Amino acid sequence: MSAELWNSAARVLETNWQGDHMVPSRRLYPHQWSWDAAFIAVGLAYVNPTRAWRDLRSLFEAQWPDGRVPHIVFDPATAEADYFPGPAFWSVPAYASRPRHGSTGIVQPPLHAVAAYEVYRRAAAHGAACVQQAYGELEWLYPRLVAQQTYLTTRRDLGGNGLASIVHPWESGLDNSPAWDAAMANVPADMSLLTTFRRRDLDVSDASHRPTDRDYARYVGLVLSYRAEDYSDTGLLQRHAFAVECPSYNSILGAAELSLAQIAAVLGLTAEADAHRDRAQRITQAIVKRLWNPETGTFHARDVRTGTLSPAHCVSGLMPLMLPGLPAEQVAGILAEARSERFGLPDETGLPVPSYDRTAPDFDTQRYWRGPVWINVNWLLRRGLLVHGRRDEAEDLRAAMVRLVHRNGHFEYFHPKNGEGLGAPTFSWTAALALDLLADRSVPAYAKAG
Ligand code: 9WN
Repeated sequence: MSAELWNSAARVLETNWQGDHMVPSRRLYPHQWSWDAAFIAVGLAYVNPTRAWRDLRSLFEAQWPDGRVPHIVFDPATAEADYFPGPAFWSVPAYASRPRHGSTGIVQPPLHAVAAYEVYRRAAAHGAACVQQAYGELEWLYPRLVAQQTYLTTRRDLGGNGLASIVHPWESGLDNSPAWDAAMANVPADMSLLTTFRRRDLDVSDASHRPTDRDYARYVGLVLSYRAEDYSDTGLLQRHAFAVECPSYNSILGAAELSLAQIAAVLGLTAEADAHRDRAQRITQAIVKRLWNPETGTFHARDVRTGTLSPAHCVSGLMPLMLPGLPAEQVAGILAEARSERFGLPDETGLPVPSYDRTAPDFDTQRYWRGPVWINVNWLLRRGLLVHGRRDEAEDLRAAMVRLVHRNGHFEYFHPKNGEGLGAPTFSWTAALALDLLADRSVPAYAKAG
């Protein structure tokens, strides 16, 4: 089974390579996406490390002068009509040496330091020249990764609590998650906006698998609001209808500091390594303080505008497990939630965990982040289980992911009851992470470094 899965995954990454970057899927997502590039690099590191570095470089070449790494880098060779909202809709001005309309103005989870360290770690298997290349790439990336963290922890700390806020659901990468339902209810849904554009996603995928038109009216309205001031973050909380602290986003922010500590150590920057570890610990503490609900025993998204925690139990609430400094009470809470009938680790269902609480009345087996199983968040959860020494459960989850993808293909997401593939069929991060799941059973290095 593993040779067949390995070869099919490598073929997906071959097919989706576009000269200097990887597309998530040729038909549905014909540009470069930010957090996809991180997951993809982890897998590309096994089959083509040069492309893994090239992909990360292409993304960071589009970094804004303020440090933000855009959620999409647009491919100038792709027509405006091939993805909505496209470059003209975002209307990003020229910056640094980039032409206008080169990217979006929002961000995605900053997983790139974690990915860069993983690509570096794997270089040794490819020989001395590859290690040297990896060192050079880390040197180039390091200050850019630091600038990304600085942007998120300063300009985007809208609540002033030491956490980054997302200002659009797309920034979470978990677009239509029920975690945003309460906050999104306060965002005007101007349905007349739907007459001014056409949803390209519905041309190439099933409407019942995608966010609704009402979701899209709000998504577009939020882009227009941020775009109105050229994506400035100054005074954003006062003039923008959506600002949320997400447990998954901020856990990745914290994990990135730990990977930056490792990268700094490789580069001989010892004092900086210590500072990164301190920052990771502060982010971990802020996540516990702001996003833990002792009554539900798990983590939830906080609406910064109203100060309230979302009542929804979503897979994002399990993500703080990836932080080694998480206190024992919260580790126990996440493990209980992951094992419960809400999420059911594989010994209950044989499947990886769903994106949303299986017991919720609005659990939706088809619609995107409102129920289906996604490989990337399960890959992060497995890291968390390894970080906290839960090797058996980590192995069961790994086996469940490998089985699912082998049986059903490299789909974007999967039906949470029967495992049927949904969304885009040859999806890059599913393929990339399948390679990693076949190849690597080690504990993330930062867990051991403390
Ligand atoms: C909007 C590319 C991206 C992923 C996100 C996923 C989906 C886009 C969309 O696809 O979002 O960014 O058009 O629905 O939700 O996680 O990065 O794969």
